[in-house]
Amino acid sequence: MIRRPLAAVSAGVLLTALVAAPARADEIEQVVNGGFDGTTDPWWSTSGIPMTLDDGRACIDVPGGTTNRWDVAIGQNDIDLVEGETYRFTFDTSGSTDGHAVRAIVGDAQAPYDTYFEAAAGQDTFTAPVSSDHAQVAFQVGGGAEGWRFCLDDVSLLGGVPPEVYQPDTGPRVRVNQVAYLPRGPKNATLVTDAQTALPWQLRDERGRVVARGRTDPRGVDESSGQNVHRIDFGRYHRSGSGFTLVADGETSRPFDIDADAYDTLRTDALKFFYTQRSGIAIDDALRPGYGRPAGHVDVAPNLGDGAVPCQPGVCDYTLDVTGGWYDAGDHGKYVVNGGISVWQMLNEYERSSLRRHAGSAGIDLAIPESGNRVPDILDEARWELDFLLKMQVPAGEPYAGMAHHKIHDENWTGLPLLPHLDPQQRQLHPVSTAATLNLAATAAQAARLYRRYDRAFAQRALAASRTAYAAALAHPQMYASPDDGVGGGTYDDDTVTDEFYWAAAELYLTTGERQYAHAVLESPLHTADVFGPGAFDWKNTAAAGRLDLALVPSRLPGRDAVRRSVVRAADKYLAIARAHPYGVPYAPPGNMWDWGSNSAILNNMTVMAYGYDLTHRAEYRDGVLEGMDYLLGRNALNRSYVTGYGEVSAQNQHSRWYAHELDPALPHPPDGTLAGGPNSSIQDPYAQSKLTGCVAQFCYIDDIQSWSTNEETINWNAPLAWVAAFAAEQH
Ligand code: 9MR
Repeated sequence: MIRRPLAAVSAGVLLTALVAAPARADEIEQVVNGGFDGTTDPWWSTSGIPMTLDDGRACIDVPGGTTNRWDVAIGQNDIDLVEGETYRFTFDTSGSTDGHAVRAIVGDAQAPYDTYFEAAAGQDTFTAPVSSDHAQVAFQVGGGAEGWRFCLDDVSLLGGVPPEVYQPDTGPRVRVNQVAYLPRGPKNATLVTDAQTALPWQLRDERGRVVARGRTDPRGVDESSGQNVHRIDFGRYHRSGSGFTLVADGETSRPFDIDADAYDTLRTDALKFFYTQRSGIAIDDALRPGYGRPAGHVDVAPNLGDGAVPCQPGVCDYTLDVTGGWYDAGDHGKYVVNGGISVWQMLNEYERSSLRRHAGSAGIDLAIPESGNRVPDILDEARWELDFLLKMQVPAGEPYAGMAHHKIHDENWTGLPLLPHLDPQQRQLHPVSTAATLNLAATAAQAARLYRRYDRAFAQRALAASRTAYAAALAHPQMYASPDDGVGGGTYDDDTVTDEFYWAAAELYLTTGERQYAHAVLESPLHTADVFGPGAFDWKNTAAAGRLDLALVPSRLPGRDAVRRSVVRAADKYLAIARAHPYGVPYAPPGNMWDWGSNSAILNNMTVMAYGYDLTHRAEYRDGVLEGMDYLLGRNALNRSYVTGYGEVSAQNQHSRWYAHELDPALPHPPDGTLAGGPNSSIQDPYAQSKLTGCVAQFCYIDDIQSWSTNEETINWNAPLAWVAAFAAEQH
């Protein structure tokens, strides 16, 4: 195997965030007989598919017509791994490999068969996430229609190697919104430089003519990147056009537009994302060219399907039809709490737009099967998930009737790539939880008021389900999803549900006006607390969702003015953070520890600033939101847009089992408008650990499909992207 040379290490401010770890003492080979010298022992191959020695290589004839990669494999067991140790995995494949994918992994040889590392082009080093004496290396070659011959040689798993020094390619040091600025909006860029004093800058048009000039504003060292930076403010330039560049300190930025319609397509694409996340329905290639696929989890083999899903052993003795809904992320799981906050935000986008009586989100054509049915497309899309959420409620007559199951997903984690309809795993319902039940109560109440004019029967059914759920949660207020229930799907554990109670009560009150729910809102300790944390809200912290709706939706709630003032105060807080931030980001978590899905935290803080603008019409809030978009679209330490298809260099390898182009060129990248989770200081996945250990905040991101902790695509991240893009699209 030809190894990619290590990136040359150059001096300068860009590197201060990444420090090479010292080399370790001995490099030790873990694989026995990786060269297949005279024998294939102790290697194994899938039963019925014998391995033969051929010219010093181990070869198998791979049959056509198997389903999964792992249906045909060569491997070696009893490999030792030491947690925290770095390994280099190299090998040589040959035979008739052209056009056939080989999945080379290091993983657990026993159930649940966790994958610790999956080799991809040019990448061979990883840090073991666990210690194990029963790991394996395996080469999975099944899943193809045609038969072919696969040969393997020179397999090596070298332990004790120094972690690779990874240097991201961050391009020119002038960082801009690579998509577009609004003619009447703020226009800021960031220059990364060693210079301590102001430098001249020039704005050039498409033909290279200087159309504006000025001097930079030195901002010192930015904590979130470790870089010394200057701000460039070219907000006095108002003309539209494309192909502008900014030049400063001898560097020319990536090109960008100035365009009043800058956010029109993003507003739509960010919502179109949800159709291609749908479970239980074929994705129509005519509606999404290049993305058509069969329906997932509809009881057609090899799927075991979501039509009659049992519980985990001992949890219940019924089955539920939980078909439909959106896949949560790059996995095939469906989780009520994360579905809940995502639906809430889409419905909130719709409700804001309809209360303000501008066409906005209510009028967007999402090119979905329901388009043209006289219901706003955004409501049709949210309904796909709402119907699923309602199915997760325990039926009357069963134990815990009215509660909602926390989640439904595969019994074990599956590998990548794996299209939804090919997932062979048993699906299981997990225990009910108070948090899931209150998510159902909140969103079903919201649905009851928003769908009333389109589908009365559904609105009534939703309201009944919401009331039942709320009462069930009151009766079982402390049923928490376990932090240990994380095999085959995420845990989404949460042992504080006062916020979910507050949110659900707020939605039920706004829909019904009933005194009992007003009481619950007013009595909640959260009603007068500052509920706006480092990230305003997320699947685990939902009080702000309730507060924002109490501010938005007309009601007779006593003290509603104070509610609205509390939202403006929160907008002030995020605006102050953005102003203090050299990159203009409204996010400053404690200890500079950027959270999993930081991009969604940033967007949700922007949502609060947008509320500040709606409530006061003060332009500074609007400008804060737009500057936040600049960060997401390229004005950042990595000089990369986090939205697929937007900006000259954008995230495109988000962790997903079906947009796995990086692993199988026959599969697509995520569709345009897909947000990556973004920098995550805790880099929980082994791939990010192998590349980014020691990273500072903004640098804790890598656009690789294996980096599930920094680079996944997820419904609760695209929902805020859609919300904010819709707001930005109004600001011509
Ligand atoms: O977004 C979730 C993040 O807040 C949690 O810290 C993390 C670990 O529990 O899980 C994230 O959610 C993942 C979920 O568990 C499974 N589907 C993919 C989600 C995004 O990575």
